[in-house]
Amino acid sequence: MEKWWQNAVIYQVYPASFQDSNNDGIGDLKGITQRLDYIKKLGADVLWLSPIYQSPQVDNGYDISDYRAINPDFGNMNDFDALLAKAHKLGLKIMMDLVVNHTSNEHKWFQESRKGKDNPYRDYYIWRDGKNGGAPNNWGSFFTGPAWQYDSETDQYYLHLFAPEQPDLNWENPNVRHSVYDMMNWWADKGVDGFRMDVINYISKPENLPDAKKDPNEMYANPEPLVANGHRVHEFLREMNQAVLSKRQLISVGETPSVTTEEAKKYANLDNSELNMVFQFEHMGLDGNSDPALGRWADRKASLKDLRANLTKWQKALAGKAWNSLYWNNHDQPRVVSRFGDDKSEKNRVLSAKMLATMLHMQQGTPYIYEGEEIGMTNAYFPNLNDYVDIDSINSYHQIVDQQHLVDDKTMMKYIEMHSRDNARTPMQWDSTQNAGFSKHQPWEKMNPNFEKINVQQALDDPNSIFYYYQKLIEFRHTLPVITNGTYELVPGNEDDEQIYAFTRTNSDTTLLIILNYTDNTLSRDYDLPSDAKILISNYPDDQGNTIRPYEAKVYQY
Ligand code: ISL
Ligand code: CA
Repeated sequence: MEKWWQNAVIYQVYPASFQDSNNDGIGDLKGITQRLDYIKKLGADVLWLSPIYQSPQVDNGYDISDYRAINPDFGNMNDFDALLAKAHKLGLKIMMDLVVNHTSNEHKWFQESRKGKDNPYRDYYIWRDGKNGGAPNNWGSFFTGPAWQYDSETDQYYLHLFAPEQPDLNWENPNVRHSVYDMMNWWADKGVDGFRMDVINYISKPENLPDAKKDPNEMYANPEPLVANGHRVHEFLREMNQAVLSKRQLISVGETPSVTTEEAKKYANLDNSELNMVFQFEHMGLDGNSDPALGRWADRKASLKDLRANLTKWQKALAGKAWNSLYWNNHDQPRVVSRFGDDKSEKNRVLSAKMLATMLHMQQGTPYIYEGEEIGMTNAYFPNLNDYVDIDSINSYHQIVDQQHLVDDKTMMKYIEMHSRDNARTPMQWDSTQNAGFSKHQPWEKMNPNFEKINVQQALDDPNSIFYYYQKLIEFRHTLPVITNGTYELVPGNEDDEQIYAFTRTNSDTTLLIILNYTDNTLSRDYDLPSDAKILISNYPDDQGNTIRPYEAKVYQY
């Protein structure tokens, strides 16, 4: 009954920042191939590659101009084939990033589409006449500014939910859909093992594209409530499932912002009619700003009560029905140890990184580890806007500070230090040599200055490192079925505890009791433990029973 991907662990690689093999400052495919043994040593089963396709890199590869070609900065198709072959030899699967809500404006479909209203590719994108001398509706782009770009060539506007260089594909057009399925089959024929689908729940837009609700502080309306989980999305995904996924043994993950548990049960139903699992964002929104115009730009830590309530809701709602991804980090999120943990001292960095790893890896779902998470890489805390590369951080600064004057420079820089996507994109820290062993050339994105202390070499040399702790958690997922199939319950009375998170996982022969201290205080709690309970894993060398030390994590098995 269980599927292989239900007890698999996925490791995400951001190609530009993993390993540079030719010293041009940009990570590449050969570099990844060189480091596959490291991923294997950690114990992961699947490697998720962020986009490696040909792209003008306006949004770091999430703007694709040719789905069947490799970005020359990353190498060529031979390099890709070599990566795939070596991965398979090691028993690692490769999951590709599939970005098909939009293409790059340099894609040949869009180049054709622009040319005229009767071009055969016109309907590959979403073109509309303007309204009252302006855009067709009031939607804003997720990267600031309007979601419509005027094109004088044909005197119409095209829709772009992200950058103007990322026009949205028109999924109403069956030719678009079948072009995408053909492309997916082409990669599957090459031997890739599956797809992570970028904002896949945005592909069905509402009929007539109505205005969205606008908060008074916002320059444009947030289209998300209208474009997420649109009326035809499940129909499209079932069609894709029939055309591609069901014919092969492919892993499929839907990146689905703004998805409810009810919707998730459709996307990721265990009947396999659409996708294997959702990758949802609710727990990533718990530390956002109370002002919707500021969105995630804020500087507060999520409370344990909110975090636990959210994780618990998803554990309960999907159990036995659908499947979720478990993650703290990806290429869009700040580093978890800086966000939900404590990177102020070396001791607390290590303790809290292990505590958070325990919280995640003891839940039901498929865990993801984002490069560097397994050594406790932290946010970069770059103080100047010039140090940031991400289009989203830079645009947001200008909109919020210069145009809207919602907060001052100092406050916004603090928010950016905490939430910029660049925090995830600083190069991987391999050792303490120049540029952390990532490259001999100045990297495309600045190094996190703490690489001399925090790096892979150091972690591999220390038997108590975060790396080896992750290695153990992964091994438990592979060897202890209760982690995959056990029921989840909060320990009675834990619901309102503001400092300790305690839950159990239980199947017919095993119970795990997980106790986690979210704070740096020493606390005391009583738990009923059977006499045969033994510690499975902990981030302290000994067990002090009811005394629970700063950021302590312990798992009892009985
Ligand atoms: O990162 C975010 C905030 O700026 C998210 O809202 C993000 O845009 C959203 O999760 C969708 O992300 C995905 O699609 C984007 C791309 O920029 C992200 O890197 C990708 O993960 C557009 O393709
Ligand atoms: Ca390179």
